[in-house]
Amino acid sequence: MSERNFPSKSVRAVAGTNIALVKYWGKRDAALNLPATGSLSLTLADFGSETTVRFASDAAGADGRDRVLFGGAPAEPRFAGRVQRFLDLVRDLASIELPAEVRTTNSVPTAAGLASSAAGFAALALAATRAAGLHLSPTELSALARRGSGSAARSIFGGFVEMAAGTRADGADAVARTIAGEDFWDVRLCVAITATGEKAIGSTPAMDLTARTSPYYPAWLAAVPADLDEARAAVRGRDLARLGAVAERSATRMHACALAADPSILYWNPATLAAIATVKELRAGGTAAYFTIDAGPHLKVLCAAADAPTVEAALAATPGVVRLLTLAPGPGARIVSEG
Ligand code: 2P0
Repeated sequence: MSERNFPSKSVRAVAGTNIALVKYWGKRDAALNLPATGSLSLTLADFGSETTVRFASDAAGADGRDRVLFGGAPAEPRFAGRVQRFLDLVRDLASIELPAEVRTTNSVPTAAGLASSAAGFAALALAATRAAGLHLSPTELSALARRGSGSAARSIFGGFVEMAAGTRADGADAVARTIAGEDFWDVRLCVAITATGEKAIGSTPAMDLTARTSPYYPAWLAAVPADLDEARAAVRGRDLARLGAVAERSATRMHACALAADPSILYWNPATLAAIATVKELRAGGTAAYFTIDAGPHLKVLCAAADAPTVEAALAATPGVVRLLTLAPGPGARIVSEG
């Protein structure tokens, strides 16, 4: 298509973040961002990213490149570079060369182990492809979003989502799918934020260091398929104790594996341990609550919706917990306006 005739339009998309219950930690191909194992997650309502994209000859910034705004201000160069490289993939797919303007706002605390990149790249994949005139299927969008961030492939879909490691070299089968929709099971994730500020080491370099230096990495990889089978069956049976047990073991094994890297990767702080103790006390007292921990110090506690107030109160009373959020299952990435 001649770019003079390109029908420039502004497309806004939203996506919720997701929390993995069976973790992704390690890649089989860094260039295509292919995960070494599958993972299983819950996409969340309300906390996510909203991204607006427009491709047009006047969209570039003063440097001639894509203009990337984050929260209304120019994005820091590392983030802008990641977005620009992702837009290059979309331009290749659409056979266009136009620059883009991207406006992103996040309702997830950025880079604090709450998977803001998952929601961000899922919303960007949807908004950018549609603005470029493409109509990709959710599966195709998932493969594309994965190039931005592995966990973003899961946020294309709502509810309980399983991401496949895939076996193909081109990554076309390293995609996610919903295994149970957002209305299937009324659970909550209570997030206990135990620190402010950015995490010590980002997921991508931490995974790479773990894969290269942790003697436990092969054992970690070997354990994931059985955890996926168990978690999938637990979701389908709405069996919270079963899902909670596999979620805790997946998270603690991921962290044990990272802890054994050289140099060691430690994401936890004293409040992380205190919050783990709180979850165990809740269970001892008869409340079904189970934790998971991502690449950061915060605890995400899975429970039935009816138990969320009890879980919140116990976490709020835990020393070092600075803020609480309670998140419900939510839908996949979607367009909110176009034109
Ligand atoms: C997960 N995490 O399954 C795991 C558990 C963090 C801990 O997916 O390198 O930011 O961009 O593909 O998606 C975070 O990793 O990593 C993540 P890249 P991403 O949620």
